[in-house]
Amino acid sequence: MLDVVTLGESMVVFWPEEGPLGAARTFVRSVAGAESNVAIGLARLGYRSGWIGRLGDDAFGRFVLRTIRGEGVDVSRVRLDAAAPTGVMFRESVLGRDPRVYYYRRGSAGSRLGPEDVDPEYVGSARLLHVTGITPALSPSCREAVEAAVEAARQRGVTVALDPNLRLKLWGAGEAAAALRPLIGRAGLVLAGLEEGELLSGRRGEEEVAGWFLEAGAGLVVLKLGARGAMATDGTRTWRSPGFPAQVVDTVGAGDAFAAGFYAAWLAGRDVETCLRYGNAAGALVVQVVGDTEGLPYREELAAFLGEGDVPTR
Ligand code: KDG
Repeated sequence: MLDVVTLGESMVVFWPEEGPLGAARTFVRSVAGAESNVAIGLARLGYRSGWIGRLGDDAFGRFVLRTIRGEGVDVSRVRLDAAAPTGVMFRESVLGRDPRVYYYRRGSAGSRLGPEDVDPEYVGSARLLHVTGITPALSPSCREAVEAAVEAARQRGVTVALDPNLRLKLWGAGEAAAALRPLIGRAGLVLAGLEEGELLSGRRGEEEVAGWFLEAGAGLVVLKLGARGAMATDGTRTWRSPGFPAQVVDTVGAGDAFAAGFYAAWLAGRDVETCLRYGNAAGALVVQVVGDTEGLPYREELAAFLGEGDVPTR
């Protein structure tokens, strides 16, 4: 039994300890992958999450696998694929802006994920399926894997949640919008950034963008508004929750942290405003630490941040 299942590509990521990529002599090594970030975030918050993916049967694949497993995520459906390497990503800080990302992932093991990797019963054992727009952008077989997972979820009454996670280094906004539309129509929850929503829909502003997702068939649309927090609408009602002050050092992974926080409250049966507040809090905590997953809060930390519990400090 799982609470949340997700699928996608995870990679080994490196960033310079100091300075730009071209000058760096030493790097920090970690794990990246939007979907496994969410799975890790949920495991830290005390939920049972599972991640489906392929990694190369190489040193980096084994590193990524043991890291995700070590976080308490179920990796029983992850396959080490000897036919292709683990994807690699580099990040570089840019003063006052989002970090730059460089992918070395074309033809990777992760992009060879296919519908044969998706066990419908495994998907059906969860309460929520989390998919992102990154996976269908990787390859036709990845697109089929997402399709298989969404269908398995729908047939078994599992709620489908979609984060478009538009990555313009992988595909254009028009292509992404066309590919994601049928997924949006089957998603009970859509969690999108306002900016990516504007790019996908070609519209401007919260109401217009939310309207585009609703017209495509989404159940509840959640728009992440950065430092301003988040809003949600089902077309009839609207909810809002302000952002938390944060010392931002790294915005990558903020959306995944938001999703983990939001789902944690949603799985606990909390109201939409509380889900937004949990999402905002997890997002605010993660942006204060370098790395996608390093700052993801544990249950007690999130509760303390929200003033819903306390952690002894000394
Ligand atoms: O959301 C963070 C992800 O973008 C990062 O972990 C890398 O999965 C990744 C991707 O494909 O960009």
